[in-house]
Amino acid sequence: MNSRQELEQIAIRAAKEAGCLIRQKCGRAARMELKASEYDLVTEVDKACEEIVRRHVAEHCPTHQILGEEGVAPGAEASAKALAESREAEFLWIIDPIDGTTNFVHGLPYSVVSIGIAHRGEVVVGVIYDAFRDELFTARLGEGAYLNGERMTVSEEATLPQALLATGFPVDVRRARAINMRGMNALASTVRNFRAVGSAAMHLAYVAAGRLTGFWEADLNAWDLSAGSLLVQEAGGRVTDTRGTDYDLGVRHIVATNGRVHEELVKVLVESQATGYETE
Ligand code: 2AM
Ligand code: CA
Ligand code: CA
Ligand code: CA
Repeated sequence: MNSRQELEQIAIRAAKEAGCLIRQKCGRAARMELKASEYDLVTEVDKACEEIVRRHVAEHCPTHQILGEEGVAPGAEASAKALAESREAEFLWIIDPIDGTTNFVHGLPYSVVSIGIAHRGEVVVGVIYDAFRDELFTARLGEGAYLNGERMTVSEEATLPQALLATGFPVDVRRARAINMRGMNALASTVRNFRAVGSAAMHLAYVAAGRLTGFWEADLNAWDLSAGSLLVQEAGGRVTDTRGTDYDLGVRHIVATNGRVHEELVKVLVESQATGYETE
């Protein structure tokens, strides 16, 4: 039986090994394939990084289950099925081997490894590693969030005009991107500004670190969100779906903030029909 601290250490070693490969290969992936469309990319490095994490889990926690992005067929339906089959596991490792694959393919150094560990459906450990900046974001449930070992807290901004908000533009060009554009339109005249680095996990880590006030995006998966959601909560922030319901592993449309601007942001998304639920 491993303690949460031991599980966190295993996840950190795996994330660092995978991160090393990401840094070496950024912009140099020999083989790139399209998944479901021209916009949904995967490289041999995504697969190799997932294998690295799987090897660490198999070696140290052979009884634990794994939900890894590259082990699941493309599309929301396959993701939902894979999650339903594994979410009740005693221990479940939820792996995004490269979050920010499009950046990785283009040589833009904004990609992270994201590993969440859930105990009976509740995330208890979250690890996000950015190998380009050697920044390690970690959290254990109830024990705070840390950046390279230093305690992190969310930012202080109390209103949308003070808020620096991040969003993302998913691969579903017809539906999900339009939803995020509606949200941006509704917020554009109010917020301090927008940022979008192309990695949902990195946005969440940055909300936890107080670098961003908040983040929202529609149509994501458990592997994009599990580790980062714990980071934000343990740093004193709030994580819900885009309607304001508390985060759980099944949430696909996310809002994560410092807590202070949360209700205001959810209200704008609901009123502008930018929650992602409208088209379901
Ligand atoms: P990825 O790089 O691991 O694929 C960018 O807006 C975010 O969307 C990234 O975190 C990216 O993760 C994620 N993303 C990429 N393809 C997706 C898909 N087919 N469905 C949902 N989210 C996706
Ligand atoms: Ca992907
Ligand atoms: Ca991802
Ligand atoms: Ca990925």
